[in-house]
Amino acid sequence: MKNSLVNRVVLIGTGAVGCSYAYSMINQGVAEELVLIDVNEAKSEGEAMDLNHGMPFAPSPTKVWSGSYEDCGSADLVVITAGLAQKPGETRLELVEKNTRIFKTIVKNVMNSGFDGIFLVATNPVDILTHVTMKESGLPKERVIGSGTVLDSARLRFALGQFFDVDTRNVHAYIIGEHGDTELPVWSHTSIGVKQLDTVLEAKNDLNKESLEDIFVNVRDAAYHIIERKGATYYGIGMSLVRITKAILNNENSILTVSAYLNGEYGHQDVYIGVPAVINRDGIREVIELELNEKEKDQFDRSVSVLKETLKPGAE
Ligand code: 6V0
Repeated sequence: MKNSLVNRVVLIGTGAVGCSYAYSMINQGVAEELVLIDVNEAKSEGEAMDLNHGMPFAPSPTKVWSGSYEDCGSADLVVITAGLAQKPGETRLELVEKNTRIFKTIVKNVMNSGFDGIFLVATNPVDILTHVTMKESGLPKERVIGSGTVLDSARLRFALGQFFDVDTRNVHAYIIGEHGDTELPVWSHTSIGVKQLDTVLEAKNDLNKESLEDIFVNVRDAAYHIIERKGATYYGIGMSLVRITKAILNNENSILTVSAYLNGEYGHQDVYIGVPAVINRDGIREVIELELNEKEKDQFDRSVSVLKETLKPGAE
């Protein structure tokens, strides 16, 4: 991997998600260089100009420009948010064929530059496209990461924080599985501050397991609800991608529910899926195996089967 003091991130796809990411990156002063690439060059040029005009107000300088695939050669991280988004009512899995085709070209172009860093994928269906990226790039599985259920876990933490009237940053809750319809909450490993969820539930008589189920269903279907109202979702994912980026570039060893490649963990092989993993400068340091109860295990297995079924025609 490149060894340099200047962190370079290349963003491919300057649509709504990509620009939310870029905006959040410069506001948090995460990298020294941020290169924007889009098939629509005028768009990435305009976005670079606009973002640069905010630089006097940023916490630290970020050099932003509209570039080309050659710029990936010395990049530490390539973030892909390019491709088509869900239309109202469309599932993430229905996007697979179109976005797989787009990805094969993008990954080939990146690798032809001599890129030897880490890929972070957000385009949907994210678990499938992360797998495609790993296969097409030939990079080690640790260096190809999907945003997985980081956003979904954030949505759950926010909802539980609202419900219990506690700072969402003190809520520890994990959604695992496909970033999509078969994902699941791991209630058995949820805590509100220092207290396990079960203990909090006992103390709060008006909350029962059905209320929890309602909270989860709203989280799982959040993208549909937002898309119905404003056509797309982008701020939450933009900030989730920045969180993962910081874990990588700052070597944080953070535990995040990214889409990671399973090689025997959770009893599964050869699938990318949302699981808690330790993220640092090398990418995925390790996948954390949660002890799941029987119901959670069944749901997770089902999520794996759905992804494996989808991968068959898509990734070959
Ligand atoms: P958008 O606003 O249509 O932007 C997509 C961008 O990709 C456009 O600027 C296109 O020009 C560009 N593009 C298309 N093809 C190529 C190509 N071959 N090379 C370079 N650029 C290309 O979509 P939006 O930004 O809203 O969504 C992007 C993707 O993110 C979609 O697949 C969404 O489904 C996905 N999301 C993923 C989330 C997650 O949690 N992982 C959350 C929200 C959206």
